[in-house]
Amino acid sequence: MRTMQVHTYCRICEPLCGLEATVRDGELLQIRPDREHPLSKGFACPKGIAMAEVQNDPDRVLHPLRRRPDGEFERVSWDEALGDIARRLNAIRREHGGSSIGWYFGNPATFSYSHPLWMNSFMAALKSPHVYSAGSQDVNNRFAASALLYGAPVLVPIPDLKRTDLLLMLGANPLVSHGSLITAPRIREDLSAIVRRGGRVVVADPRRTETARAYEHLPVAPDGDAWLLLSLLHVIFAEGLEDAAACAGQASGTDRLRSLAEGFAPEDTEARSGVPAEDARRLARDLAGAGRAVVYGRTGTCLGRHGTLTAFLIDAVTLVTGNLDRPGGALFGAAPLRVDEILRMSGLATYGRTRSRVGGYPDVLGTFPAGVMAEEITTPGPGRLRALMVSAGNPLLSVPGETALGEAMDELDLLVCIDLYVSDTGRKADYVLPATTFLEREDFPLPFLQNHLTPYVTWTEAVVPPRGEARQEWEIIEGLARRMGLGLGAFGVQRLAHRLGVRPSPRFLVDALIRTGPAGDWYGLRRRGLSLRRLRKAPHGIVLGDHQRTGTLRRRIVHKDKRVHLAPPEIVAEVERLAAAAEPPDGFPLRLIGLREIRSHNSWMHNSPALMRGGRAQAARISPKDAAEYGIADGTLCRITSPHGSIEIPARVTDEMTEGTVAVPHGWGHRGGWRRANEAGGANVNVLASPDPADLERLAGMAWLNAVPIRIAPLEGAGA
Ligand SMILES: Nc1nc2c(c(=O)[nH]1)N[C@H]1C(S)=C(S)[C@@H](COP(=O)(O)OP(=O)(O)OC[C@H]3O[C@@H](n4cnc5c(=O)[nH]c(N)nc54)[C@H](O)[C@@H]3O)O[C@H]1N2
Ligand SMILES: Nc1nc2c(c(=O)[nH]1)N[C@H]1C(S)=C(S)[C@@H](COP(=O)(O)OP(=O)(O)OC[C@H]3O[C@@H](n4cnc5c(=O)[nH]c(N)nc54)[C@H](O)[C@@H]3O)O[C@H]1N2
Ligand code: SF4
Ligand SMILES: [Mo]
Repeated sequence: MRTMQVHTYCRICEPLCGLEATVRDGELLQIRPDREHPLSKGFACPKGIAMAEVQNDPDRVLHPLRRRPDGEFERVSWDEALGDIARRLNAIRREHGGSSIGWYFGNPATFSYSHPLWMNSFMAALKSPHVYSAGSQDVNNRFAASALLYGAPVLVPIPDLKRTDLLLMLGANPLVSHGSLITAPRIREDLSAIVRRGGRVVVADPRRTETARAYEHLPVAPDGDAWLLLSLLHVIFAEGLEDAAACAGQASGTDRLRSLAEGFAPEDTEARSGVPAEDARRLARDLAGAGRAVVYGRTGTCLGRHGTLTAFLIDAVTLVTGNLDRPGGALFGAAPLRVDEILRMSGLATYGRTRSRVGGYPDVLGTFPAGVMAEEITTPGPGRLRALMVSAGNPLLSVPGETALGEAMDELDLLVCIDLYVSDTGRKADYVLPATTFLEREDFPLPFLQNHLTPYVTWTEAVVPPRGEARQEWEIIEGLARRMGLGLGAFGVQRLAHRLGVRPSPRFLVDALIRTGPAGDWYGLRRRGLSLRRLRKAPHGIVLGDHQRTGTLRRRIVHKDKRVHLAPPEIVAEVERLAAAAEPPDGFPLRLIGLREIRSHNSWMHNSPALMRGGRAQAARISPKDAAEYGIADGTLCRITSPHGSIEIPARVTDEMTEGTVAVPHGWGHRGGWRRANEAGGANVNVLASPDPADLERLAGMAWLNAVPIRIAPLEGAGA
């Protein structure tokens, strides 16, 4: 028996913390934080440690499963599974065309370098527009905003936490989420260091979150951010506080933005933003007056009704105060591999190139909003969705409107899930195919390289061999494509690989991209340059510099005039729509928002004993005043009702909630093949969200999951 310590990095969330795995005879015994990782330096959260329990979970799917006529799953061989799926997909393709086959890839997919590339190639080979992802529940508005601002959807600035004096953070809770759209494994220290330097961290959130409690809390109304940000611009322009040189040097449309903001004086917006006018005025002056300031927003600003506008305004405030592409402001991260360039050259960096059949929504990075999937399945006509592949996703629990999507899925000719478990979505599938965990695959943090606060690159080999018959997604996709007679080389990054003359396995592909990238070794021409070989010799990764560079904006902008567009027509129209936004319907006096918990990860870590210790259960956070008004005590079982559905969960009365707002975590209410998760109870909060495609956000098709109108009442006979 040989016990080894193997170093790798975590791929559950964005800090990508260094991990040390103890492995004996190909079996994972334990995970610990990697003390030698130059960025995470011995930090890992409970989820990363608990990944060992996911790895060895007896409920994992380890062999291909096929649904029998009696509804139960039976084990089949890979050959049978892939052969039958390929045959059925080809039959659907012959009868209805490739555009009747769709793919939904979930959040963990983006943490694999190979999975999205092969998935995209597969869908391109089918010539199908039906590509969906967790992005429309997460971040697509941010990409749409960048497309409008910079002409480049994947050019997303990161806040320079290491050098800023004032951080305005909207709708993010990094002390729990560990940071998103920024890779900074010790983000708590980065934030505290701002205060220690004499700076400030202002957290705009309807809930006094863990992060808000640690710094300055600015309570805001759910979905009030666009109002607040327009008021900040209003004050900055009205008082002549803008950085005129920055506006003249970096932007076009400043005057138009100024006139757009004119109608949003803080006194007029305070009822919508939830921020008293005096506070908004002071904040605007502070942002303009700080030497180095930056505005950052995350999911709390993405899942309302004005997500693209809000993301746009976040960068607009940063630019107008002279902080875009400046130290201590917002930075455009570079990577040893030009990720934005590669995506652009592969034809993946698109926004609005095509429109969805249902709802007419623009594509974001080649994906349509998952909120139209149900109607894409049920709406007759050419291009109707008849077969759906789901990889690393659990859309039944993550997309608005479980009932509509669940019923639509029953109408599919074929549903295949590639997952670690029989998820709640997998329960409905014709096939569940076993995927490897991240510990069972080699990897490279391709989409996150540009988001590193400290420039960094790493590569990892698999830590353990796949359990059972689990396979990597790209291998599954290639096996399927081969059986379907589809060529995967005809597209995107793989085409690039062909041009470079390499065999397009993911590993060869990435090596070629690294070696020919800005930091590459050019196959020996540059002696100290990077290659996969060199990365493999650095098990804790390589730090490439102290800070991301500034002064790169002109080079990175794709707009022909090389300027940030501050008033594109889409945004002008959104501001008008905002001003005309209707009041919510009567009978739903409260607003529902989301909540992330330190020991949950979306819908998929509720089967880990360590994370579920202490009888954890889902609860609705409500303010003491609202609780008293509706006759609710701590622990009372309640019914929460929206115009679209209702759920029953216990209440937790807490003064961290602002009045009028109720917070419920998503990803609970399991009915899959994960026994402990099923037993944990709870409800799928997204049954309260609107399943109507018309209710998606216009510019990015973002799901409306925050600021959902609700009412709450104790269940009859329910005591405290
Ligand atoms: N109300 C509300 N809803 C939300 C949100 C919210 O804030 N509020 N947040 C949204 C956000 S930001 C996101 S990202 C989405 C997530 O939504 P999804 O991505 O649809 O779902 P997840 O819960 O992440 O489920 C991931 C699935 O992948 C499986 N899995 C894990 N690792 C792997 C792997 O390596 N390979 C494969 N093949 N499978 C794997 C898991 O078992 C699980 O079934 O949820 C969204 N939904
Ligand atoms: N422990 C843990 N970590 C995670 C995840 C997890 O499930 N668990 N999920 C991962 C994923 S997929 C993602 S995308 C990231 C997300 O990372 P974050 O966005 O930092 O995560 P959240 O905790 O959802 O923070 C959103 C905050 O927005 C607030 N909010 C809600 N509505 C509004 C609003 O209208 N305006 C404002 N200003 N605030 C609002 C909420 O109260 C909440 O505090 O986290 C990742 N990390
Ligand atoms: S914060 Fe936790 S889950 Fe996220 S990367 Fe680090 S160890 Fe993994
Ligand atoms: Mo996410």
